[in-house]
Amino acid sequence: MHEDFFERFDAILGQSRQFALVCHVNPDGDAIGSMLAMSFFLRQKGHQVKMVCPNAFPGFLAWLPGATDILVYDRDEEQSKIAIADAECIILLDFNTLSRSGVLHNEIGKTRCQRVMIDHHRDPDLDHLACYYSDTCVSSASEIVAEIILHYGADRLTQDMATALMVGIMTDTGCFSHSIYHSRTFDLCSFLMEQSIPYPLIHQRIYDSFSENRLRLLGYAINKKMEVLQDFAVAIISLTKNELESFNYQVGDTEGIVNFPLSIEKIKMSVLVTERADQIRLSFRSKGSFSVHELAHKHFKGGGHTNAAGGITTIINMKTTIKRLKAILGEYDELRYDE
Ligand SMILES: [Mn+2]
Repeated sequence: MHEDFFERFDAILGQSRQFALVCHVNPDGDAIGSMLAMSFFLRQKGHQVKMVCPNAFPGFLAWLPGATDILVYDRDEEQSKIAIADAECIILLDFNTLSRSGVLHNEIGKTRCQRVMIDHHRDPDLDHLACYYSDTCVSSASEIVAEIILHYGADRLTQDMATALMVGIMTDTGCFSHSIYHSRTFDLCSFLMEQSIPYPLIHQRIYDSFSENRLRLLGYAINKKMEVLQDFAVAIISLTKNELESFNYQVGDTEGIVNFPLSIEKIKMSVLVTERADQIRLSFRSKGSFSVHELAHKHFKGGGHTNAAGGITTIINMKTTIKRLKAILGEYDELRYDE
């Protein structure tokens, strides 16, 4: 499958000069990291590259080399539209279906150029693509971009690419705690380290960059808002718009909160429910074999991976959403708690 990808991707690199790289809504470290590394690679090969995000990315990624080049559709609609309309090839990074690109969906839909998907989510929509590298058994889209760059020669890997890719792999694995399926992930990290990237500094910039408000929000979420269910190995944290605002919420501030309940021994699934402007967002994490992808896909118009997934509901009511979530748990015997 991947030989086929390289054959087609080679042909695209031969024909197209102007690329647009796009990612999913609420971009994370992997979306931004994979996009930046791919942009460096394409520019190194002499191509023109524009990067477009549907909405803002977290501030803890802003220091990444090249991050200021990324167009944010929310902030710069005109330039974002031009970047997509003018592209001779669009590369979709870290998402599996056009609807995940939010407001970019329409703009991409209007284009007639070739599209390439580089992704690691389940159930990708492949019909509209010229070629794809879709693999659910890797840690991240960044891992795939690392494979692609190395395919063209280890000497192509630069320090900026390695930094971006390390951030992508690090953040999508919860700092190497999950979504690691093979030793290859560490082999690739070793290649990245060979570019003399400052690993402790990268870690510090990603994980030790909280505002005081963000840490207090985390403390509040765990201490006051975490509900550990009696009959299920499940914990739920909910945060309303008002609560988020009272901690002066900034994009990215709820990132990682959902992971903490999993550190309780008995917990197999953790859910963070947050109230946003026009929807309620659910973030799922699990330990072991329970697939939060299936649950999010079936009930919350979402999905992702076995141990990490997201979803939404347009029931604009926190209480109703949580009631519904609890009712759904009854379907899953694996989540029952029996001592
Ligand atoms: Mn990812």
